[in-house]
Amino acid sequence: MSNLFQNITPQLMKQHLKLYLVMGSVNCKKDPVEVLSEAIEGGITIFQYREKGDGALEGYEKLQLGKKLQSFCKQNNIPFIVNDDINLALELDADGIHIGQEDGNISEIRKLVGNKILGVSTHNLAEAKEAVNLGTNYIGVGPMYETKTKLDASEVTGPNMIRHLRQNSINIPIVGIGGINQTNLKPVITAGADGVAVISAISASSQPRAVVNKLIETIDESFPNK
Ligand code: 3NM
Repeated sequence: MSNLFQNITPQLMKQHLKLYLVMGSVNCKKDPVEVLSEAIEGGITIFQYREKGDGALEGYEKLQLGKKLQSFCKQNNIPFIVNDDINLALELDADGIHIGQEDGNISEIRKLVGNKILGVSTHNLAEAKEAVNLGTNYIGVGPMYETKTKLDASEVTGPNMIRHLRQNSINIPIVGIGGINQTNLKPVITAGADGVAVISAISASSQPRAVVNKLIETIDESFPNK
């Protein structure tokens, strides 16, 4: 049982959101275990197992891949978050769960997952306020840009949504998501995000380590106090 990320402080959460790799087998060009291990070597700071979409693994296979990915995260002190699937998160004793607006009642999910990390996808101020009031550990805000990865993504909010949330006293850890790559991440950080979450920029690359290195370099250059 890992207690490392239970009752995480906002400060530590913010540090871990710096570069958030979200990924499942369908997003990967090569073996997902290889993609994750390269991405960890490159410097990702948190990982979400999101096994979704056409051809996604289910049942035992989904569990087995989750276990493998989780063990790489554990060895490297990277929080391992499960997307949507609360039963899987509990079975694996994951470090946390990430849910969307349509994935159920946030307070009930908090009761089920106890002190694990709870992240929620939000798209506007009302959703962000609700997430804060219900004690989530971080919010994802998106989509920042057009994305081909999530077919049912909402309308693009752009980095300005993050600025809007910060101006309205949303102080909890925020990660931007949707269509983010090395060329467009700076406005997401300067708008007030603590980091960026990416799927395809890393997982669809044949050189995940090199991509992650560049993303980290660009994030470091983008922080306003740098
Ligand atoms: N959530 P890529 S956008 C999983 O807006 C997800 O909440 C989004 O994939 C949201 O980095 C998105 O390949 C897909 O664009 C992100």
